[in-house]
Amino acid sequence: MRNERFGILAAALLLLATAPAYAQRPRNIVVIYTDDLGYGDVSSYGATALKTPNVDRLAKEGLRFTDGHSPAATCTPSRYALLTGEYAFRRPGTGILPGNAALVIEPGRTTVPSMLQKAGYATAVVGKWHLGLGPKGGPDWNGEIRPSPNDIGFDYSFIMAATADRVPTIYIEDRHVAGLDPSDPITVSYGEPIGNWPTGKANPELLKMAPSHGHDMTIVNGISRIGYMTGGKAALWKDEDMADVFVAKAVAFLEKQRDSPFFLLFATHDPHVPRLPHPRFAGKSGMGPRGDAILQADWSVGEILRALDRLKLADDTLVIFTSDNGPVVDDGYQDDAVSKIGRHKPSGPFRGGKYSHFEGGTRVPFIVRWPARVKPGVSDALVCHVDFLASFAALAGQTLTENDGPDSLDTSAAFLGASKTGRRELVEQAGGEALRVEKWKYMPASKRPKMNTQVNIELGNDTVPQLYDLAADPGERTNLAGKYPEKVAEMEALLTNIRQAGRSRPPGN
Ligand code: NG6
Ligand code: CA
Repeated sequence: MRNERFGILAAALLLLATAPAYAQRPRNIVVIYTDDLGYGDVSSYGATALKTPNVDRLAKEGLRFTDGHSPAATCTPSRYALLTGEYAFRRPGTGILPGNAALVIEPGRTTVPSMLQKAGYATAVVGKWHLGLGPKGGPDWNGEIRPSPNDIGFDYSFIMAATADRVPTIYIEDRHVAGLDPSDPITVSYGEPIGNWPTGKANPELLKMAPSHGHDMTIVNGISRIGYMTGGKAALWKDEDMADVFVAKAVAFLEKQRDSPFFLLFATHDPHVPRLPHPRFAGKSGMGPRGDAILQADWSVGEILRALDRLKLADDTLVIFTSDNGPVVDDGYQDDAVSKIGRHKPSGPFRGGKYSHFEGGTRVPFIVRWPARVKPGVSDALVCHVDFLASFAALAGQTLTENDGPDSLDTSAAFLGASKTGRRELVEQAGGEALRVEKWKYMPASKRPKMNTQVNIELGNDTVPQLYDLAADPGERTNLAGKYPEKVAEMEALLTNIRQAGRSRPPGN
């Protein structure tokens, strides 16, 4: 009896001794990841032309970051860095991918979901992928798609391959095209035209929304896309139903997992082009399809939050709401986004947007809600998605090896509001690399174009170095490089060092 009691006491003590890491661990983690949503696109970040009540609810119940960043100003490199904890500029081939690209993350490497799998979480990705699929040469659309998200740490995946403006316009569930009729195989080409489906170029009269630049290849559902495809008729998506489909798959996963821990990456396609929200959102924002798609994204957020409430999981679920890169108004379709923008400022107070080195490229909405642990409020800490790997590992009690997540820092204290500072330095990728060090922003001299005239966005490139004091000048108007040459030299040296070292996570961090 005595021994038995002692045993229980010893076990309890042991549990206490090992508890800290696990006691802090969130029961579940959900990342809600929108596409091309800008800092100024939601009302909790200052938008007044439209209302986003569900995102605003997260902001009210959570910690709203004012200096939160995506790792890059476009999708593929941002997503690569989020999942691997490695800056994408280190990996050639991680620029915006065509819809038939091979998977750019090697199976076996540590990713956010593979690390969380080890920690006992069931993991899922639902929504936009855009990191390639299959081996070199691309996936077999008509057979087994391998490697897929399921080979880099996700137990379940329901995705679109790339973007809705790229073929193939089908969903993939785990390793197969969902709803494919084997007698009608899919062929995809990003080179020569294939098949005999109409194209936007040859048959503009068939379009329900015309392109403004590019996007004039195969027509599916009245929209001409990037790339050619034929076949797979039974599997084709209907753009107007996409948000409903993703929400339904995500909620089904949450329901299935109600009794055990999970990680969900819920990647909406809104408000990326082509913007074809469900008719119930059409015309509701007064800003045309771009505004309506933002309302639809907000509705999707609400559905996830309501599911967590219904399942009584909200209190101990860490929810992060954010975007993969900054905003763009005309990204290739004539959808009234420009004519109906009015006074709305998608990048908020920041200069530039998607594709840009100015802050509008990567400074995005970034909200952390975890009722059990995080006090609601506002944080000015410099935080970035590249740190999810090391930070979630710290929260989940997992250790990274030396080679894992070479640029991922444990900024969990900032995410939880326990610290006012996150990172000191951050590389912001947009074609080239810019560097943040605290309030300073440095952009090396560049011969790249100053302007992307198609999308009407200033890219931030200049033939002379640029240095901005973001505390005094968040809109990056006054170049201080001439005034502080020693600061420029110091930041250039640091950027060179980060590039050459192949990593920026100090050993043991
Ligand atoms: C660009 C497309 C743009 C968008 C972007 C990727 C053209 C002319 N423009 O090349 O429409 O698809 O790629 O966006 O084709 S992202 O958010 O996935 O990075
Ligand atoms: Ca994007």
